[in-house]
Amino acid sequence: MTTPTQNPTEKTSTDSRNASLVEVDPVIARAIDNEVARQANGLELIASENFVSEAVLEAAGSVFTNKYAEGYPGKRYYGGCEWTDVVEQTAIDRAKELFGAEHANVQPHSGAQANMAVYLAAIQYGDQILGMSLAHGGHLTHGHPMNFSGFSYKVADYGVSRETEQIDYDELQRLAEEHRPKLLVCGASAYPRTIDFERIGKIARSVGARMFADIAHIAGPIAAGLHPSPLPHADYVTTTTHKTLRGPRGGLILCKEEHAKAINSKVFPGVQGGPLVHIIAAKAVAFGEALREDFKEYQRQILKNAKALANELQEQGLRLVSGGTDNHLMLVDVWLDGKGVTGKDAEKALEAASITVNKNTIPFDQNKPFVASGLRIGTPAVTTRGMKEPEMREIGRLIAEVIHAPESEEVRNKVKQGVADLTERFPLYQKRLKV
Ligand code: DSN
Repeated sequence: MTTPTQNPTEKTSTDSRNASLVEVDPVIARAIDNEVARQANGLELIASENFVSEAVLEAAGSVFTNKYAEGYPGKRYYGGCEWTDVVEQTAIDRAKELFGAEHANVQPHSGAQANMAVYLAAIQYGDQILGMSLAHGGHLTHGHPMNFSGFSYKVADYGVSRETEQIDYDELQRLAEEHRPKLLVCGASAYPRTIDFERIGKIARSVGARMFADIAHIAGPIAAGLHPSPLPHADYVTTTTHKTLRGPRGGLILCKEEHAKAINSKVFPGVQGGPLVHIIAAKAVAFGEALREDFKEYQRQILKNAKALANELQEQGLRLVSGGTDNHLMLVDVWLDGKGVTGKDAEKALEAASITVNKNTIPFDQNKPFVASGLRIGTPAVTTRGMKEPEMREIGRLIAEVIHAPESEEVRNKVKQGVADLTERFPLYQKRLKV
C-alpha cells in the first residue's frame, strides 16, 4: 500500500476539469487504490458487506450524479429527466419482479431512511410500536432509544428466549396483546435463524397492528426463494441494497398498491429531496443481476458456505449463538462467560491478521455493546469471490487459531500467510487493482 503525500492544493494547474483523479487529487486517488488493495488482500467477513460487480460500480460512478430529479418517473419538478425516468422506471420494474411486490420505491438513500418513510406513512408520532431489541439482534431503527424510532414513538421490544437463543413467538404474541402496537416491526441485523414472517403476520393481525418487515440482511436469499418471503404477510417491507442483494449502498421500499401513495410522499418530500440517480442506476443494474439464474446459485452458495464455516468453528471449539445458522451469518460467543476473550479484542486480533469481522453483542450479553461478547461473521463477500466449502473450513481454522491465541505474533503471521494464499487464489476487481 502507498501513503498519501501530496496535497491537492499544491497543484497549480488551472485546467483540471478533464484530468484524471490521480492528477487532480492524488490524496484521494491513493486512498481509493489502497482501499481496493485492502479489499482484495483481506478476508471480508462482515455479514452486511459485499463486493458489487464492475457494472454496478460503473453505473454508480456515472454522470447521473449531476442530475436533480425530485418527483417520480413522468412527474418531476425539473426538466431534462427523460433518461432519469428510464433509469428509475427500470429499477422499479426490476425490484417488483424480483420480490413479487405490487409497488416499489427505489429512492431511499439508505435503509434507515427507507424505515423512516415507513414509520411516517404507517403511524403517528407517539403511537405504540413493538420491535426486536438491538441487543437481541434487531436494529437501531426498530425502536432504539437513541434513534428517531425510539424517541418518536412509544416502544416495546421483544427478543430471543434464553434457552434457544431464537425468537420466542409465543412471547411475541403475549407482548403484542399486552402492548397493542399500531406497528409490529420485524427483521434483524444479527439473527442467524429463519424468521417466521407468516407467524408474525398472524400476530400483527390478531392485535390489529400493521406489519413492517425490514429484510436488509436476508433480501438476497428471499429474492432467490431460499428464505420465506414476508411480502404476502407484511404491509411494508424495506431493505438495503448493498448486503446479500449485492447492489450499491442504498435503500428500497416494497409495499402493496394501497400504501404506494403514502410511501412515495413520505420518501419525497417527506424525508428526502433529490434522489441519487447514479445510485438508482446502480440499483437497477444490481436488480437485473439478481434476476439472473446465477444469482440464485450465488445465494445457495452463501448459505452452504455459512453452514460449512459454522460447523468448522464449532469443531474448533467455539460456541455459536443458537447452536448454528440458517442464513448467511453466525454469531460466535468468544467471551464464554469470562473464560474467553471480548468481542472487541477478538475483532482487533483478527484484523491484525487481515480478517475483517465485527464485534457484536450476544443475547443477554454481560459486556457493554462497545466491548461485546461476540463476533458476527457472514459469508456473502467471500462467496462473491468464488470461495466454497473447502475454503470455509480453511477460514474457520484460521479464525479459531487467532481467537485461541489473540496475542501471539507467530499465530498472526501464520494466519496472515493463510489469508494471502486464499485471496491470491480468489482475486477481486482485477481491472481496478493498480497498486
Ligand atoms: N450496519 C448494518 C449492519 O452491519 O448490519 C445495519 O444497519
